[in-house]
Amino acid sequence: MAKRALITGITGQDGSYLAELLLKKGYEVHGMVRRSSEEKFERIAHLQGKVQLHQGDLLDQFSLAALLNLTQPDEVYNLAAQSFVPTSWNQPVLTGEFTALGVTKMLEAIRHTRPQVRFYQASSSEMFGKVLEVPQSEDTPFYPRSPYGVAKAYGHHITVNYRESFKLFAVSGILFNHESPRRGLEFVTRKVTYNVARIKMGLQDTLPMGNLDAKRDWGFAGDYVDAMWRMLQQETPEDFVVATNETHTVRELVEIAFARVGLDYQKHVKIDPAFVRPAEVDLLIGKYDKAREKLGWEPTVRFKQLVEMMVDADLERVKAGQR
Ligand code: NAP
Ligand code: F7E
Repeated sequence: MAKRALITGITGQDGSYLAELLLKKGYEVHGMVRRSSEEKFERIAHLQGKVQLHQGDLLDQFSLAALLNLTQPDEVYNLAAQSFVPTSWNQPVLTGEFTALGVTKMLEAIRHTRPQVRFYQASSSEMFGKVLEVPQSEDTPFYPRSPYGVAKAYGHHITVNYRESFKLFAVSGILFNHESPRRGLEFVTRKVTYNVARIKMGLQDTLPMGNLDAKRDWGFAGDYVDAMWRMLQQETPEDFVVATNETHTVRELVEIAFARVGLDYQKHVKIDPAFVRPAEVDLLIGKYDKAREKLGWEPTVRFKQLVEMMVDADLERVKAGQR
């Protein structure tokens, strides 16, 4: 019989890639979606009829338990969250409700309705924040720098705690930044590649940016969802860092993106304090040796290739009059 998976956050960047991967592997895929006045499921439009969507919300404990009873999953991937760091300063309580307590709600629902489930929690390199070690591994202590990072650290620890307290098969993937042409427009990679495409097409001239000196370890989302799946196929539940072990500045990102369309970023990028954060995460670089050794996982897309892939995709979209 086909394995069944339930994905929260299926309408997000990672949810769409994970749903594709699991369908290819022959899974029956169920996704939890929030009701809104207008359905915006662009990222999974091509999967219509292949995935089964159900209404639910991380804020509503009973909707989670009901969904587990209805779909009887073997694996649950908890990807839903308020995931944009700047919003977490404007809506810190909501971020805590979704991104921190939402994890406990899901774990409680699993414990009471389907304890045999294998559970994946989407932890984040933002938990390392003001880093206490370079590069960061599974053993590096956390020092989060935003309400989002703090909420993710809670989600991480409660997942470990439920594994140790109730013997659930619950794992956390500590994923570093991962991007794709499906990335939300407000995140820095997509903001840059989309605006570069618009500037190239003569639709605007300037790109307002925040801190160009921040360094990130950027990988490709398609690779990272594969690591999520591998974590749930292990004999014993353990946590893993997933990264590329390369770090680059936002300035390098901007430089490569503009160069891809034959432009000089210095003529178009303007620093706007509105995009500078109250507290910054200056340097992230992940050590993924454990994932390589135990999961047999390696990133397949490197930084320059990733940025150029995103610029090319955005050029096509802008030429076609799409977002
Ligand atoms: P994303 O594109 O922002 O998607 C977030 C998803 O969560 C969307 O499907 C959203 O639904 C859903 N959601 C938000 N609040 C919800 C709620 N209260 N109830 C139900 N669903 C809710 O994020 P992503 O980049 O795919 O990331 C997936 C997960 O990995 C997130 O937990 C993120 O924090 C974490 N993460 C991401 C990265 C990264 O670099 N991408 C790195 C580490 C960890 P709507 O479509 O209705 O808004
Ligand atoms: O910022 C700098 C900004 O918003 C990256 C989320 O997926 O990854 C993501 O969090 C860097 C920061 O991602 C702009 O200050 C400069 O240093 O793309 P971002 P993030 O905050 O690293 C982690 C792993 C997650 O878990 C999160 O969910 O870029 N930056 N200028 C800018 N950032 C933005 N957004 N916009 C700018 O104009």
